[in-house]
Amino acid sequence: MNKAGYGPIGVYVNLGYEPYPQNYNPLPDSEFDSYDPDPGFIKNTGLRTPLFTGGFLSSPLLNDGSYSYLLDSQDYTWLYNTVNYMAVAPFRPTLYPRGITRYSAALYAPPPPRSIQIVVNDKNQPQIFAARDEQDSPITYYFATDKNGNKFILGSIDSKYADDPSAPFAEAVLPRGWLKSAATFDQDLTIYPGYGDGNRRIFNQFRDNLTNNYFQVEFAANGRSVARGIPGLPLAGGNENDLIVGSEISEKIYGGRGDDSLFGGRGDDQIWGDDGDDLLFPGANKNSLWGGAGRDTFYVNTRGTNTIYDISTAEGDVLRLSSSRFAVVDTEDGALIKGPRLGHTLLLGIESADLIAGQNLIF
Ligand SMILES: [Ca+2]
Ligand SMILES: [Ca+2]
Ligand SMILES: [Ca+2]
Repeated sequence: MNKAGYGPIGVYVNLGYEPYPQNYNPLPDSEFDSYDPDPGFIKNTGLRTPLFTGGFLSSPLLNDGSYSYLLDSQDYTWLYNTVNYMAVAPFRPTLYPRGITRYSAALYAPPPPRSIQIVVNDKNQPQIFAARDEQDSPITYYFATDKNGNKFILGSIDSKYADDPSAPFAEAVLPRGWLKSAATFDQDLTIYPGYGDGNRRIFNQFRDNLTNNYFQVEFAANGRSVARGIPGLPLAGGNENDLIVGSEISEKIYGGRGDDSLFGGRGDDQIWGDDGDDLLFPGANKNSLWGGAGRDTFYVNTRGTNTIYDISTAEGDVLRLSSSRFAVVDTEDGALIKGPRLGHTLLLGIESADLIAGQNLIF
């Protein structure tokens, strides 16, 4: 982590899956309270009860069925199960000692009333919320929705409330403008992380205290992600068709599956369309673009500097220029398109001869 307490936080759990690693030796639950983690690690709460079921299909960024484990100095093995970025929002520094940032605040204490701890979590774990309990009675689930329409389901709670999730939900003091609701399901609900390139599997989550943990189930129609405006937190869509509207800061934008429309706005943005036929709209600064699989369209209509890493004429990717005043220059790295109103766009691995006006180059 950097000085501000910002950085990826890896999470390890005392679980394992076949094939088990050599000398597999998870910490027994009974030893958790007295366990002293190695330097650089802190104990997460062991008091969270999930309201869903579902195993981990891989460790972060690995193929399904591939897991990595850590061996600690006491010879316990730990499954690497998630990696996340966290921040408290809204962040009010006056509530914290000097030097605590919105990032370190997420590790310092539970979020104060009217703030939440936003967690952008890479976790390969489909989660099943059962419609009915063992007595065949419908189970009530609890939801929080922000003012843009990002909707989250309460997915875990303090174990002491395991019989009544309505109690910790009622106690949650959410940011202004958020709404609470409750519902039952006709059939089980399975939620999936946003599937992206490189085995990326992103859940947008938040907590309103140490143990209430919510997972995003619906995405804002206006494109405003819950992490919008927080430097260093990616804006991640789901597996449906998403609109994601970046802000003036530099950010990573992940479309996930589906046909997504992704706007970078200002700042130096990295935009991944991922699977699906995506529309990528970089802003006026320095941008890095990946369409991913599918027939993607890259819109160049500003004076920005863009690098497109995976434009593929074979996939039917298209570059749309808003001005017909441009030149295409072949460079060592690929075709460079430049124009007075278009800035510079480098198409890595492509030659100018590959670009056919009216087909994959439209202006
Ligand atoms: Ca999507
Ligand atoms: Ca931006
Ligand atoms: Ca795509």
